[in-house]
Amino acid sequence: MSLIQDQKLTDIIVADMMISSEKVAHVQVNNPLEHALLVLVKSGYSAVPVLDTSYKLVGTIGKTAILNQTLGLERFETEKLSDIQVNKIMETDIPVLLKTDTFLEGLNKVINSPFICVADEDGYFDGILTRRAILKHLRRDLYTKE
Ligand code: 4BW
Repeated sequence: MSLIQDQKLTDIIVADMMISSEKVAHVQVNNPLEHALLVLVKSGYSAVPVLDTSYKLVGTIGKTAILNQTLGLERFETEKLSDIQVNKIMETDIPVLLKTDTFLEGLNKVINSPFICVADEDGYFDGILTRRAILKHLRRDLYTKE
């Protein structure tokens, strides 16, 4: 049995539950939207973090926001995607967690977002906390209380 399975929810911190940065699909702030859409479609995710060239977290970007840019009167004008950079449409007003934040702080934040980015005090990207990870820990806690 792993140590985390013995932990109470109140003892668990974000670092115990997050997907670490090297396993997270991301795009860079200066990428064209064409590249960002490719990453999103290939990875299968609806949205991913946006990082700058020094791997600091700057926002998130999703498929819907990208496709909205291509909406023409009669068709998707996909040729526009190579002329627009990620920084023009990314979401920058995003909640962020620290690795040392508690389970409850994570739970409160994933209520409104399917994932929350985790960064250190200097803004360097550490990973993401997903709704799935929070739900798995809650389920385990409920079962062990039966
Ligand atoms: O490729 C996938 N593998 C697995 N195992 N599950 C997936 C995959 N794609 C989607 N899912 C499932 C997960 O349960 O669908 C949910 C919604 O996916 P999303 O939001 O709308 O693409 C997934 O829920 P989740 O694991 O709680 O993840 C929540 C959100 O976190 C995802 C996506 O935007 C982001 N995300 C998750 N893992 C990621 C990631 N972004 C980048 N890299 C990763 N490794």
